[in-house]
Amino acid sequence: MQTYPSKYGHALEIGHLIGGEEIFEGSLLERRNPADVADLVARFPQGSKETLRKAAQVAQKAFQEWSRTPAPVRGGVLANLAQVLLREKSTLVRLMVREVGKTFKEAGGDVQEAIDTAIFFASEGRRLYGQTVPSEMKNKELFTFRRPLGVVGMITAGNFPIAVPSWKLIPAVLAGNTVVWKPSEDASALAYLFVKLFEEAGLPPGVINLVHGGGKNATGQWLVELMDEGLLQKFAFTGSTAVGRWIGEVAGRNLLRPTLELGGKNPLVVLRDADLELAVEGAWWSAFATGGQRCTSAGNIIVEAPIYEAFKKRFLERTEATVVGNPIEHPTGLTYGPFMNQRLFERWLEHYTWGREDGATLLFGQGRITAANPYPRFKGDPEVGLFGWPTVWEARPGMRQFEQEIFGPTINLVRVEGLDEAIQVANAHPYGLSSAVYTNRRDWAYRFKNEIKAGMTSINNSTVGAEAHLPFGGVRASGNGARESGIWVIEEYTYWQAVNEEYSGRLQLAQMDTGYAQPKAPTDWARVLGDSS
Ligand code: UN1
Repeated sequence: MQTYPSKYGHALEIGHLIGGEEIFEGSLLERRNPADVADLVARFPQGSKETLRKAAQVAQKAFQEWSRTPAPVRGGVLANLAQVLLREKSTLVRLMVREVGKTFKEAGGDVQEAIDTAIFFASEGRRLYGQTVPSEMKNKELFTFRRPLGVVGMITAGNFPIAVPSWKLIPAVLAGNTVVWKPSEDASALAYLFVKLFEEAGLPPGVINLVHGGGKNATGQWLVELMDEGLLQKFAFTGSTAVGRWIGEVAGRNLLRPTLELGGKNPLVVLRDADLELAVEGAWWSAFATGGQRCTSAGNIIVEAPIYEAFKKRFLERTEATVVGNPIEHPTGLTYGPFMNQRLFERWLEHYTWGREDGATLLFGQGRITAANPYPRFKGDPEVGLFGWPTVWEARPGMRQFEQEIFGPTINLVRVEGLDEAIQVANAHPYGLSSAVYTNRRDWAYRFKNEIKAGMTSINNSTVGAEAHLPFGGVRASGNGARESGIWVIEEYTYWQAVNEEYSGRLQLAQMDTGYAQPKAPTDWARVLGDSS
């Protein structure tokens, strides 16, 4: 690594990390602070297919030793990692604010989620339980063991640049796998630092290998294609549904079960008896936390008619109080910062056209924040990054902005008549990641919880902010049913080996030599009891 002075700290020139060595292969890409383009954050090479192959071979070799390392010892590395991450938390947070434009508070949450995950899985090394199972034969025992899969290919998004990779890397290595990781090109410096901190924690070289680069027609795509060369035994991906479908196809033809955490269009329902202030606060945070750039961000706020106007008024007041700006210069008080990248900004800008064409009503917001289009509660220079007005619409099912994930600061209010319509509208989109309902009626919450199609449901809480030890994931277009976090993710990084051991010294045939009791001739109990009816 080399460092150069930059506007808000050093610019890092970083390589791939393969087998504990830093390798510069490929033309250099750069990452600038999305809140201020004058701040160069990192330069990194774009990995080629050859670089990736080398990384996969190194990972394959490291697997021999790492998979044989006792699980409690592997867990010990994660206990160290939790300490190292805690020690470096403020450094990681500041780099995250510079590299992806999160607020300090949210960056702190992101790093904390990785610390929590490391703590959880450190002790999992002392469990990683299998079972003892009774045999149908005498003198025979049955067992199950969890075994690691091998080399895992990983691609992660930039919006949770430490937390989401930690959900994959930590359980994968705890279970004894090794990894080739291609992080988002929006977060290469954080990925580099994260891998370095794993090394400091005592992870042997080659267990996690980092290869930088872009996605489409680039490093990410080529990593997926390594499945066709038999170099990967598992793939884990967080990103768009379109890319996830393709990864699923490649994995499928190689008989691999991928982990696919994809998009969302998460509904938040407010029923007529809800605590209005609580619902407004939760809806506002679900819409605008991280500038809407979370897969758990709310997509539609569905409000029952009797409270619709009151909710709308309070929600618009809350939205007007949203503070947007350059987070590195304004460490407190901001709701959100810039768009992470140009692509997300353009998609968000396009939805204004969708809204106009599809007949939605714009209640608040007017596109990009610039000097000529100032937003009253903006802090910083809006010209040096891509910043968006918090945007609120009235929309209906069937409109593009109702159905499609936008990943920016925008939200739809949707008016419904009653609980039945609320649930129907809440399901009227292709996704199924997160969901929320605000009500104090337990029977209404019960119905919502049962009838909503989503992997995650909040009752009287926002759609975002899942805790690090509950299963995270979705149904329908939000994923393939794989779950991350907590004990559930272990299924994704292990296979079950069933073992039987025979002590009889004979070949006992299951099913055929089993000493099942034979039923006797039946007694006519009704006749014995004199029951003639
Ligand atoms: C994501 O946006 O990919 O539940 C993950 C949440 C965070 C994680 C979001 N803990 O909102």
